[in-house]
Amino acid sequence: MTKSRSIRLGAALTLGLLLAACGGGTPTVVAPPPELPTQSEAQPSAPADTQAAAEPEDTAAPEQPSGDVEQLPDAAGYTWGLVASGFNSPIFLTHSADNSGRLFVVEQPGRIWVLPEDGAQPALFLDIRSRVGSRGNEQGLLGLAFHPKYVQNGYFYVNYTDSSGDTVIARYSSVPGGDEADPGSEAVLLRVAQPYPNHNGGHLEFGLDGYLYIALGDGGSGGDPLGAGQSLDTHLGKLLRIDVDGGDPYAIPEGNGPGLPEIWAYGLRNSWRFSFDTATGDLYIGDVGQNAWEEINFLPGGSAGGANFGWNFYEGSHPYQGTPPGGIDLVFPVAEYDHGSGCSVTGGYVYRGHRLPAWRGVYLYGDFCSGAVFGLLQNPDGSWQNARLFQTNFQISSFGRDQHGEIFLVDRSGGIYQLQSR
Ligand SMILES: [Ca+2]
Repeated sequence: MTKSRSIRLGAALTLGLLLAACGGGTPTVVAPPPELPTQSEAQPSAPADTQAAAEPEDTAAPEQPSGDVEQLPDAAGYTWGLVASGFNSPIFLTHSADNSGRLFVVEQPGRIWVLPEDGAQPALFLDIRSRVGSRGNEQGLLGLAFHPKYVQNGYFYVNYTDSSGDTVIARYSSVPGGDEADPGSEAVLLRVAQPYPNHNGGHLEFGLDGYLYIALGDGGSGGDPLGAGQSLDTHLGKLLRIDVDGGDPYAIPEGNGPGLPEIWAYGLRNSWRFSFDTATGDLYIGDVGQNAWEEINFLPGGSAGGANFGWNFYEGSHPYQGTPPGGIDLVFPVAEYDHGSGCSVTGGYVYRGHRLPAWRGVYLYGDFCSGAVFGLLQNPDGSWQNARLFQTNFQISSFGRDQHGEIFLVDRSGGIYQLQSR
């Protein structure tokens, strides 16, 4: 039996359906979010243009922003506090980069809810369930990214599988600051045919360079039967990078990798959540393994395009199939764990908030199957500390962050949680 993600998620889907059948369709805020700093608190350290302005690129040595911790924190002093509940298969959380303090929760079947900062009940921001195909466990509305200048242009971007199972990258818009987007505003940027229901990737996020990065899995089945990971003739198994401001519907940035023009990095199996450290531009990718090894990949901020993360020559740092051609440079994971600790990695974020100084600079990630949450921290000499910090009962479908860098956890069975002091 293949241990692809779709099989593993079977139980999760069943539970999700049960919950949906039992309860109301409208999520609720459980705790008003005192955890969310007010705008006035946050402004000095998190101006609206942080993402665009922060980063001097090309830093060769690992950069440690002042205030970064040197050791992973003692997790006994912290917990994941419930913020909101009742969502139907929530799969992502993000913010709108407009200093509104709002959070946006993505439901896999195709809805996005907005949580106001004042703790009021969630409101429906967008419903595209009629366009989204979510029959397969890895299909659905999978990713959401607000334009860094959303406050001016009202643009946001989604990554979903359509009713045929193919990937659609599309732009939508709302009145900036509005709590309701226009479902008729869709402008499709890219369609990618999907040969199998699983391994659709699904994340998308703007880098500090202002370009939109898009994750696509290897197309599915098991073991990468089409050789997509190492093929430069397909968007599958890739991290793509496009310039949504430079063309119609987009332009190709200079410095992308080899092969199809959108390819920025390759050799990925099914990257399930990647993120950029907002202080350094460092890239972290959680790449789901085949049968044995779950991995976290890393590229320092300012890295050139063209990185090859090894799949399917390697699963994690372990040979999987075939022999790489001589002279090929592979980027191996900075952390991995075997299936004694879980079975499907969920990449997360580097903590850049202000409420929990002991976490500054720590990358949090987790496992969907086991509920484990791990911390990862780079030492000044470039080596890494990596440890399991929390054992939860959550189906960790994603992490999320607010505009101030506070970290949230999305439980696919319906709840949103925030990393808090006990
Ligand atoms: Ca790899």
